[in-house]
Amino acid sequence: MSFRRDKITPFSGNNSLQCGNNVLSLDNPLVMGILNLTPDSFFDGGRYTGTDACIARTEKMIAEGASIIDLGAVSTRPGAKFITEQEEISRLIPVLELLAGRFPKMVFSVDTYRSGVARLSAAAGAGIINDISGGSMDENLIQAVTETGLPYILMHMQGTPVTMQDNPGYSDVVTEISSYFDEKIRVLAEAGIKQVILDPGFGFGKTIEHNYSLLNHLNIFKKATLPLLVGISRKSMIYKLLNITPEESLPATSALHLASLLNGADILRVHDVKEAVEVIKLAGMLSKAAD
Ligand code: YH5
Repeated sequence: MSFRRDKITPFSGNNSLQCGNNVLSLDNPLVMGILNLTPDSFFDGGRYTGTDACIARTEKMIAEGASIIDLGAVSTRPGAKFITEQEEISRLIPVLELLAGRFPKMVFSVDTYRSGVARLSAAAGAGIINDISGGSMDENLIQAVTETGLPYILMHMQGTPVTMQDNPGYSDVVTEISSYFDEKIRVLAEAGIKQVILDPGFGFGKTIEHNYSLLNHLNIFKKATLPLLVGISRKSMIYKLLNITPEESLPATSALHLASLLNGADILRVHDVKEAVEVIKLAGMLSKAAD
């Protein structure tokens, strides 16, 4: 096992993101807490659809140290029920408006690939657009993000959510995704989007082996000071490998979060904020001891 510790630069960044009215410092790794508004999500599905439950869950994640809350109303699981743009909007926008009004200092990201949803989200107080499709599912998404002026999470996905796990294939997964980022960063810059967060898209058109290659070579994606996001919390790359359930996957998620941080992750997208904050503290102490 080799964690390229010589090249690790966590906690050394000096950059920040302007997320609407709020600024996010990236001097230390941040936690993005997941708030699922989908009735069929794999882990906490259907538990946070009520307004009061959304407020309570958000309050808890903030108290535990989350810097970003990621709201998603569309399930990207293969086999998940298709929902229309109108359904996505009616599930998402009222909750976002409520939460952004109630927690004005908090940054809310919106997990959407639709331009209409991105525009309405920005107007409702979103601070980041989180697009799992890299702009491939809606030709107007990039233009919409440009107009919002918000930071954009560029995630790599092979295929579409419906077909992506059928037979994922790469000649070299790390090289291909690295080239994908280079090209997209150029396109985004041309469109006027300079605040870009890179995300290799764990589980999105990848085998277990692909996912672990990406995690081991995460450092290669540290491009031109752009922040790196890792979303591995309770995913199948953990629970299928260990032959356990998503519910049993928190300890192993923490183990891989440490690996992610040692390899340069700046933002962890997680279900369990408290435990992710603990791992960040441990990684920070380790990195200080290396100075
Ligand atoms: C991500 O990685 N993932 S939604 C399947 C699971 C567990 C969790 C079968 N949105 C990402 O969380 N946005 C999602 O077990 C994301 N990066 C970014 N930027 C899928 C998810 C999950 C799926």
